[in-house]
Amino acid sequence: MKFTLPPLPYPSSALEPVISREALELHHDKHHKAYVDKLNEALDDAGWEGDESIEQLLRDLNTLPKALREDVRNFGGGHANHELLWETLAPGIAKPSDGLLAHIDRHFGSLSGLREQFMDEGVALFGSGWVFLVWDEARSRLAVEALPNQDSPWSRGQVPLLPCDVWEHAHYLDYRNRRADWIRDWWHLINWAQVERQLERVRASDEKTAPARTRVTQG
Ligand code: MN3
Repeated sequence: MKFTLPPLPYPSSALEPVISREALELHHDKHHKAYVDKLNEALDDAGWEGDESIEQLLRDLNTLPKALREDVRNFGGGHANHELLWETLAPGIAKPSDGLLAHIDRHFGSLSGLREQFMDEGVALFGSGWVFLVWDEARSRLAVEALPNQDSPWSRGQVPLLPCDVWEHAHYLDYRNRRADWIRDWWHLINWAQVERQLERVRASDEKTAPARTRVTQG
């Protein structure tokens, strides 16, 4: 299966001034594209003929041939993480719905509690990586996880819902080395409606596949 670079769901100037047109085009057209190209190249080289989605490949990372595993981890992770990043950004300041807020309050105390976790994890992460809001299947709960490089929550039994890119390439043009300022302003671009759609999808499939599991009932 050939993976393709998805177009941005908004004009490349739509996220200014937090993300300048130049920074967004570079990030999407060059960085994200490089992950897609290298992923396809690795799959070609390995003679891989499966038609798995990128999420399936990442979830089953440890069962892939050893020669392919590291490339799918890095380039496949890079593709999936960026695809979700673009989807969960939107111009203008949005707020979570009351339903989503109820989930957030239950797991993080409040919306600002969640924001603080993103900030703390993002600032503390050494080197390049991501901070994610995830749905943790095993614990049936929302969680914030910092992962290095292009590692994906899918490979850890978690469903990524909201990613914050803390690689320098995400903020260097607009924020130089000020990672904390980048995370602070990224927060105002979150497309909460998209985050909520992802969460509802996960919870719906959870209900179907694991009816006996202890689960969150509120909200
Ligand atoms: Mn990036």
